[in-house]
Amino acid sequence: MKCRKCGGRAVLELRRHNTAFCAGDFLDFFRHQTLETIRRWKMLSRDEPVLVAVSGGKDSLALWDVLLEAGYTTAGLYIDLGIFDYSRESKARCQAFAAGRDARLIVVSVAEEVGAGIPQVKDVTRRPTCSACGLSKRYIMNRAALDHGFGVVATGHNLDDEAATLLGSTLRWDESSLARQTPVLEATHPKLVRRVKPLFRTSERETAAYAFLRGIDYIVEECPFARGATSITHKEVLNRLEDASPGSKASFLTTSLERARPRFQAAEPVDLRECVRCGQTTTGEVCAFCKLSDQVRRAGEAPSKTHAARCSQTLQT
Ligand code: Q46
Ligand code: ZN
Repeated sequence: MKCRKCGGRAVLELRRHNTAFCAGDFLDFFRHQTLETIRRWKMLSRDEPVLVAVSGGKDSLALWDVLLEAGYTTAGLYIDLGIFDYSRESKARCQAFAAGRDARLIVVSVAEEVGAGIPQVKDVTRRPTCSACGLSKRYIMNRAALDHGFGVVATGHNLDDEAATLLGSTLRWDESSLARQTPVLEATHPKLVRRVKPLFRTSERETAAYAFLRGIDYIVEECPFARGATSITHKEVLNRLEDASPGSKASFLTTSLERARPRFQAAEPVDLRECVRCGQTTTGEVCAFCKLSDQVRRAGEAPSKTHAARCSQTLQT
């Protein structure tokens, strides 16, 4: 198999694009695809600092690498979920990545914010683990961006992640999820920052190849709570469709964004206000994160010093 660009030996075939690349030309292709997505979807401007949410996995570190190489002003945000060895090892990968590139890494711990790490939160709430974890990550991402003066957060969600989420929401006809899923979630309130997903057109296989060829040391193990998740089944089903018909995943996602999402969005107007406790956005009186922290506190875990301090500040002002 030959590289489509230079005729040298190809290391990766991309059936979806009906092409193959050698290592150097694949890296160029990957960077170009990411930067072109950023440009076409107006995700980032050159003079705007961007906070990159990094998990220690291949996708987020590959994204941070591309943005650094392209000259964007960035900082990494690592959210320590307190999930045993998985969190220790993924944090070490992020710290080594940042140190090797002289880049700034902000670390925020869920245990300090909520009063307990995700495994303990799972034990004291009735929420599924990934739901409590996802809620905490979204809250902390937004809060950290505001605290550190960033107007935009970039995440490493790839095509496989996004297509699997879309399939899950479609199977349940979850209208509010279908309305919310987009590569650019605009800041619709002064207390919200923009969230962008520059890798949403890039497959997991491509980000793994990029990270490998760039020598990025990422954590290969999945989070222990990912085992048995329905999103994995959805990914497997989509992989079978992709095998039979290359391009299916991308077409499922992009046609949904173009044709279906605007309709769901119009049907689901969201009225945001500030949480009376912490000042972050919510649709009710008290935000879901404050309620989660309350549940942890009631269950006898150590109260969150950081969050409690913020809440009392908000109440006094
Ligand atoms: S949501 Fe669930 Fe992930 Fe959180 S608990 Fe682990 S698997 S890390 S993307
Ligand atoms: Zn709140």
